[in-house]
Amino acid sequence: MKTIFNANHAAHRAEYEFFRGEKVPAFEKPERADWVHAAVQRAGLGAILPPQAHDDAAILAVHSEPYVRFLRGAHAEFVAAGGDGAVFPSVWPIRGMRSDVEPTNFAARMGLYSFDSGSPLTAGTWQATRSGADCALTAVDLLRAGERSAFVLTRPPGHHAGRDFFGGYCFLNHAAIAAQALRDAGCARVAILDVDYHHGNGTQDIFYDRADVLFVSIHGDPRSEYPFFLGHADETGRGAGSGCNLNLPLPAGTTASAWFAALDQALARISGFKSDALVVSLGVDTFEGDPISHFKLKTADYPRMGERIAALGLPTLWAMEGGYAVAEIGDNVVGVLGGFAARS
Ligand code: FKS
Ligand code: ZN
Repeated sequence: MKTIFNANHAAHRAEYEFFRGEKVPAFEKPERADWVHAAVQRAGLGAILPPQAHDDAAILAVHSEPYVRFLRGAHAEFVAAGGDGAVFPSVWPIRGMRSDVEPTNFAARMGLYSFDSGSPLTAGTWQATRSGADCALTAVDLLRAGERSAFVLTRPPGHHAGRDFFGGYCFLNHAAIAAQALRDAGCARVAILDVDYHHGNGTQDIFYDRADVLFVSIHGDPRSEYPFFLGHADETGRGAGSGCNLNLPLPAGTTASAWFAALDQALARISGFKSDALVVSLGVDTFEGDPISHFKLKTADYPRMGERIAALGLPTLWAMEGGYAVAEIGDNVVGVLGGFAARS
């Protein structure tokens, strides 16, 4: 399996984030991608390639133009107004307020286009996530050329970013960009499987009304786990997309047997959808040692995850999402990809 590596990932580098009211060292840090890169090399998974440049059209197919315009210029605007370092939102249009009028005030626009204060926006955030989109689109090109799978190794992650908002460390939704690009390349139906510990609210947001893209997610129950306000089992899609969204929330403390039972349910739904391709949002924060999550998967479980997903027999694009437990994230990611490659 080929890996498309975003060498610009470290342009996005935040010193700290806010966690339970405290300033703490950022969990989503550049070393994460380097650990996975080292593990891919160590395991000999396959060639590691740079992305090819793609224009903005594929990004604008899933994100709104005003959002993309804001994101691209946000940090420079902050600096021009005298700011330095990372910028955080501080005010949001809650229920009953207007989000249809774009304010001129910078802090107000930060809030309009975000849903939490946990996602520091830094000088290099746009460059890093924009290169991540190029990686995702390069992986789509590889599948179009006949590869059975490709791995998008990038950060910041993407699955919390919606059509017009960032949050949860995510700015552009690389998995959604890839899924839409596969549709535009002629796949009639595309399935997205999100195995990150956290619900992929951004991906769900983007495809919720759509019958051509199935979104299936296994995640910590949002009653207690981030992102809290989406990811419940009764969210099944809307309008034409009714029945094309499947959430499988699981309680904190979930171990491998229950997690893999949910995976079987997820795979049965995907198989019934008869898609032409699969995009996997691959987070390994389901690991028992993860510092911010509460599932109990062990390193030995990850190859089995890849093997089961391979049984679908679909061309598969893997997009890197979360996973924070030091160097184990490399072994766990490569475990999944190696398990998949061995069976396909
Ligand atoms: C620290 C508390 C938790 C947000 C957690 C975000 C999880 C992100 C992720 C992704 F894949 F996007 F990286 N805050 N402030 O793992 O889902
Ligand atoms: Zn996560």
